[in-house]
Amino acid sequence: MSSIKNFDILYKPHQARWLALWKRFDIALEGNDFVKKVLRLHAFHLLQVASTYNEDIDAGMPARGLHGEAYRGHIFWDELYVFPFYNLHAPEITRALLMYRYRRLGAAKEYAQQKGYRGAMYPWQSASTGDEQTQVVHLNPMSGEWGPDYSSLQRHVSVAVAFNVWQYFITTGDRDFLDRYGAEMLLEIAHFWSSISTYNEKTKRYEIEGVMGPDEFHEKYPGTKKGGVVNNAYTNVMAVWVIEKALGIIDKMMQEEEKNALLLKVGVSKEEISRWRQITQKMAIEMSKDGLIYQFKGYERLKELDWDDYRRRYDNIHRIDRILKSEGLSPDEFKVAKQADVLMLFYVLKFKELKDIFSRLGYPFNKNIMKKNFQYYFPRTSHGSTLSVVVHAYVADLLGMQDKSMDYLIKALKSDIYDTQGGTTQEGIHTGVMGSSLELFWRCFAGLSIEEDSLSLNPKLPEGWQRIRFKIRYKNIWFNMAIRRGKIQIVAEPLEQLSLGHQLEVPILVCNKLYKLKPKKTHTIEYASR
Ligand code: IFM
Repeated sequence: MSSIKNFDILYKPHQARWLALWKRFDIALEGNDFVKKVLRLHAFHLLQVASTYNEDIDAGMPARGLHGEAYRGHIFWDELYVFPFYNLHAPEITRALLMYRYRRLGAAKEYAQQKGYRGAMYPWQSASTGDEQTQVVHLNPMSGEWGPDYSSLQRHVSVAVAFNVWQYFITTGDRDFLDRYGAEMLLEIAHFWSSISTYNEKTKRYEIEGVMGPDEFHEKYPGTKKGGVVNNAYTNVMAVWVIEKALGIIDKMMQEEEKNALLLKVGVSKEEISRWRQITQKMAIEMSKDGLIYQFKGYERLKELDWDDYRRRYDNIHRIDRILKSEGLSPDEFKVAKQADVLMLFYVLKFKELKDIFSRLGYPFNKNIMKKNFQYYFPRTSHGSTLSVVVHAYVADLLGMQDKSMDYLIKALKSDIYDTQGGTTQEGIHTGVMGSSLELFWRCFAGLSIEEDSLSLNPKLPEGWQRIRFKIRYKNIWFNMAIRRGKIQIVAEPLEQLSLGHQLEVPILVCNKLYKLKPKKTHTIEYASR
């Protein structure tokens, strides 16, 4: 082995590579040093895990980074919170991470079969082989007792894989990926959701049973041994979303021959497709007459918890599940949530998408319903997962509760630097909260929205913030943005058009008004803040 002559031989290229990454990923914020520093730290940690320099490796995005041994490096649905960061700056990284999932599509199909389903069902915890890695028993450190662990029933991980494929596609326009891998994954996952859905003759609705939603406190019905609940709202709505996307691909994006070849490959018949169409019209959502979306069937019959009493008796009630179990009770009996569950719908899907799905299914949906559900679930959530705080920060912002949103964003930013869960950061960073806090920067403050055919901004800077600056990439166009109160400067640099020597105009919506940008020119746009 040859020795290295001096430090610079290693340091100089290392420095050059980091500089290249920062040129793409960096953000600037004038007016709040804490937020700026922590967001940049989050970007740094994520880039240590996956960057343009390791995209040839067959690896997924571990929930706790490469920083510690928590979850033994396993890959969960947390990718959903992290991928937007890569999509917007170096989508080749997301593509590589999605390929980790594509290479395990066979294992996901086998897993579905083992459990009596069709299509592809990804495991809740995934590692090298792609089969289920979730533990089946769990230690409660408060009581020292081991109990059954049902978390592998979080079938919504397959929703996350499909959602990530679609988000990657609409952000990049990478049709090659969709044609070669993405469409197949989406169809296989849609097939799984169809096969796990059963038709209830009594209610005339499709139902999904035996699953857990994102709220890991509700593992089963009180007093029963069988794991899972019926009609978890997040799972059912997202299952419909996946099936609709799969139908959209075969109905609108493919020629007859291509479509038939794909259907043959995934083993989906014409009858199956018509079942998919039925499901998108008849999936059940458990909802009260006045718009409360029940987390699952029977949720309304659970008991209320005396939160004040538990707050008085315990310093920290984030893990109220463990406290209850140590007292001989079970979180299954109560209206308590570890993390956003119904509210996840508002984080993941846009208002219009939700409204369309609900109305096709014959349920009401509007902003008041969103507010009602936020107000109901917020005080019943213990935030036992760092993923909960980012979701609540986003939904509060969406519903016009900026102070609450900022409180929760700050909580999210503190999670790892202050190890707010008391010891978990030592076992690895939380990539989900890191990715999502960065996404919140673009979504809440720049009001960035990525649509299938447009990019839009609707900025709103918090009190005291003077300016934010960042660069994002949407369908092969780089947008350099500097946003002040009432004024935005944008430079668009289309990669392909410039290389072809074209000088086309680049469309962008700012506060719902269409602007056409000349490539490489600085445009100043005035806007009225939301
Ligand atoms: O995926 C998460 C889950 O939502 C909450 N518990 C920890 C997992 C890994 O981060």
